[in-house]
Amino acid sequence: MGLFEERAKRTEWFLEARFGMFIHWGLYAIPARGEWVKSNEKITAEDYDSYFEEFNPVRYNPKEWAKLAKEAGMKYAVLTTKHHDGFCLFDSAYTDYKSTNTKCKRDLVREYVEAFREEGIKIGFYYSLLDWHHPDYPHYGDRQHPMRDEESFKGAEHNWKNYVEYFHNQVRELLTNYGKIDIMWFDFSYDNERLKGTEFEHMSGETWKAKELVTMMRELQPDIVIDNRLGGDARKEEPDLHAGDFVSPECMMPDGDALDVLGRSIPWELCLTLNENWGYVRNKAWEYKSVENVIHMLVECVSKNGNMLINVGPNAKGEIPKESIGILREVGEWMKGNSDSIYGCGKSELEKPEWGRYTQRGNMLYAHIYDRRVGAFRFPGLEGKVKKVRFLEDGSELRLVRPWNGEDHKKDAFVELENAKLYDERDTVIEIELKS
Ligand code: FHN
Repeated sequence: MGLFEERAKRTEWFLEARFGMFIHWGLYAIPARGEWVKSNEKITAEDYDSYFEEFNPVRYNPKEWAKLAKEAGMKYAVLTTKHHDGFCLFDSAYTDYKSTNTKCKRDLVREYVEAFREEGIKIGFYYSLLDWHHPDYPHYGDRQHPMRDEESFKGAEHNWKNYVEYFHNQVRELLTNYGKIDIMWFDFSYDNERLKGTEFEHMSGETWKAKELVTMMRELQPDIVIDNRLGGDARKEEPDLHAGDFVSPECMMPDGDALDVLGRSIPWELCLTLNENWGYVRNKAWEYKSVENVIHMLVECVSKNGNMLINVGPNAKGEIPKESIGILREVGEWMKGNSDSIYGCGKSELEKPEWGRYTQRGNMLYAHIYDRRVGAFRFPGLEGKVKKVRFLEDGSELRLVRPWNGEDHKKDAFVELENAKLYDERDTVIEIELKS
């Protein structure tokens, strides 16, 4: 079996799941100015580590997080085990810069794994390849290191081999000590303009020793699904070993399905924020996406064969912001009656309709109606192809009709929608069982 076929088998559950929770949490929740605060404000290690001394999420209860994810209809979750600041939310034997050495003395990752597994939610780990705490990660001249312009670091020696060994060891720990892990979400490869010609010019692929890393991971967790940010090319006829199992567009909706060089669909997942920030920020209530927007983004992804991973950024006390909770609970309400049009669905061969989107699973076609239009509701090109039609949410029958004013649309199928307004203005889903 080639890598393309192996990838397809490994990602079967992933394509069924479609919807996940991203969780960005760490020391940066205290400054509450986003997870890049150390880089953006060029904070020294000494100043940033005051947050390490202070960190004590007294209200951290991942059981509540897991219940929210379940209520929202999410089938998997991805937690930052280490973000770019290098702080580890797990009890690593390779560093003291970890949650078990803070006031809380807790292995936050272990509690997350246990709580989400308890709810039957697949477990994902985000792991930053960048590390702004580790002494052997390039500082001066790096594209985003907090000390990138600090003259005192100019010419500093970095034992890169030591850093690569460090992070490979941590990945081994994460895939050994916490049971079955379903997703590894690495972040991210990049180029260093100012370090052209040095070993740090291309922070990608073999600079990370990516092939060795993936080989080790597959030995430990053969079925684990990996993202594409180690730097390999997932679109080749025979994908690179380190290309991962899905491509990961971020905060930008792709025009369509992700295709490889042979035009074959490859798994993809859109990751996005709820409020324009990954890590916790305060007082940004007005920046939260509407429930309608979140539903439409999820439908859009599935209509193009994609997944959606939407983010929550818990605060320094360990709580998911109430705005996020409210939105995800309402999305969950919609999912309760309509998840058949999401889970295991993908793109339809039918042209995108003017009134909304189609998702499809086998001969079950789901019409996501955002715009009521006028009169009998028209499904272009479906005349003679429909076995039965139901409102998905309550399973009630809708009857096919040939309206007096449909003369110009003989190839189209019509159903009578009694009222002038949609049952659910955000997205009313009609289930169409096709004849074949
Ligand atoms: O730099 C990170 C960012 O903080 C966040 O983790 C996102 C989530 O995908 N990834 C990187 C930016 O692309």
